[in-house]
Amino acid sequence: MDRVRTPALVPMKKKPKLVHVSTSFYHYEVKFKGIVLYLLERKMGTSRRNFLMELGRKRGFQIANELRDSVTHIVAENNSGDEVLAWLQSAKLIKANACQIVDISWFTECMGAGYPIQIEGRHQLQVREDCSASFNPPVSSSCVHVSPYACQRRTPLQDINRIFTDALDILAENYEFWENKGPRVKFMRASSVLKSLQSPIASMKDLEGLPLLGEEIKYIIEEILEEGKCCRVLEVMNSERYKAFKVFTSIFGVGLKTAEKWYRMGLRTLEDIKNKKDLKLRSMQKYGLLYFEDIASYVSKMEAEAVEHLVKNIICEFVPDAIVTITGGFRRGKDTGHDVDLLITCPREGGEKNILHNTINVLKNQGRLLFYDLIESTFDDKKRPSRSVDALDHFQKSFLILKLLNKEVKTEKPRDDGWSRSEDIESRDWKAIRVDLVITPHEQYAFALLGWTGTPQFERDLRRYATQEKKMMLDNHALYDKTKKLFLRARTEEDIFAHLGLEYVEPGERNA
Ligand code: DCT
Ligand code: MG
Repeated sequence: MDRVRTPALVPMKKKPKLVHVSTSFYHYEVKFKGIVLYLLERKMGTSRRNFLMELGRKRGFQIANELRDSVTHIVAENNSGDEVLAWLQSAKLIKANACQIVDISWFTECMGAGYPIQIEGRHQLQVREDCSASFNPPVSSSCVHVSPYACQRRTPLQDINRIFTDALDILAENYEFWENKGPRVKFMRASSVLKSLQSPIASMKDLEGLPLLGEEIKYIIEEILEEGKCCRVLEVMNSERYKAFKVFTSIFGVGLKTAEKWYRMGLRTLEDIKNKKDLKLRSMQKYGLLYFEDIASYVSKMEAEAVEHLVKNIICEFVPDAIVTITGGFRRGKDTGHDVDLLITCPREGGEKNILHNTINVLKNQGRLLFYDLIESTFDDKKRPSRSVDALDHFQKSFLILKLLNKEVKTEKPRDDGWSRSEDIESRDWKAIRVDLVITPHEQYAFALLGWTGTPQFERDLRRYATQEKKMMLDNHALYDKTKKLFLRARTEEDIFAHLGLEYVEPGERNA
């Protein structure tokens, strides 16, 4: 049987206090991880260098006091490339030979832009052929290394390259509708890389050094750069199949198999589905259709918070120490979502056991439960580690449609999400909301939280990274080290990132 490593019981040594911090480096948040600048004092002067270093740090750049191995960019003023190189060699500092030598103009433009801009030819200090043999700047002109794994990138909510990523996402979705996995993954990964960029793509040169962008993807980006649109994407959007699948799969309970079946039956629109009286619908689909308009109008952050509050209040009545956490898109900072994902646990062993059934009963008695599907846990400790990928996870969970009263939602202004509601909805004092309740034992909570925060692309790459780079297996329940043949415990998401040797990525930066 697999061993479970117990946490060390030896008290941790106290960290020595930092007696004095000589630079302001520690006071500023580092925004651009992965790049470290070093400003050459030669011909720049001490006071100007100090001023520029302070300015750079204020802008979120890491600036080293000394030339150390971690330095990625050497910034020089009034020096030629050869002069810098000669100085580095005479000072025996050539060990830092994996970095770029750039002119101060690059640094000042970065300060103006507020982020590390692409290094152009004019920023690069020229080094004579005979000198350059001992100095190898990276092949790519891209100044920020972009990893092929989403879990090694920071992807904020705001996507400044949406014109490109929307196009790639539509093509990926279309491949999904054709159940064509290979190209779907290719387009999703490429889109995800672009979502992590901190500057807009203005020319094809900006793609240099970026991973996972093959010729086909580049062709699409080029067309959008030149024409402002891509014919292939427009064709897909106008295709009968894409339009029908888009509508069908947005119905709660309808997956690809059902959509395919309906499409083959000649059905194309929501009206077709509603009008086909002999169509066999599963209970979930029936209610998905009944409340389609409400569910399709998206859940606002206020509504999500109201649901969280409501569920918390119910649970705390019978399990006061239960922990209810909002996950999914809302945890990543989104303002709207298609549902509310709530993760529920209890720090007491077994304390979570009856929470779901009791909560469902209370909701039923309150007359709020428009629909629910309860799935018992299929987690089997003896069958671990499991390779099965057929289900998202094995937790006890319930998919609900809840009746949320308008008066329970804090609103600052009348709701306007661009969705015109039918008279029926306008006259009601409630809205149907899709809610997922997921119950986890406390020792699996960190894994469940990481898995349910998403995005799905971020999750896929975390698992891929664990398997390919670390010989580990990660799922929503555990992390298994195949080399050591043991499960690695984690109390927090930070622990999981640390086990994987990854820098921690905040939920707001997981919008891959
Ligand atoms: N998830 C996943 N893989 C999937 C589906 C979901 O890893 N195939 C995880 C990541 C997100 C989380 O579950 C919740 O799923 P959704 O609610 O579908 O995603 P979301 O990001 O919350 O999207 P939305 O904001 O539209 O609800
Ligand atoms: Mg969600």
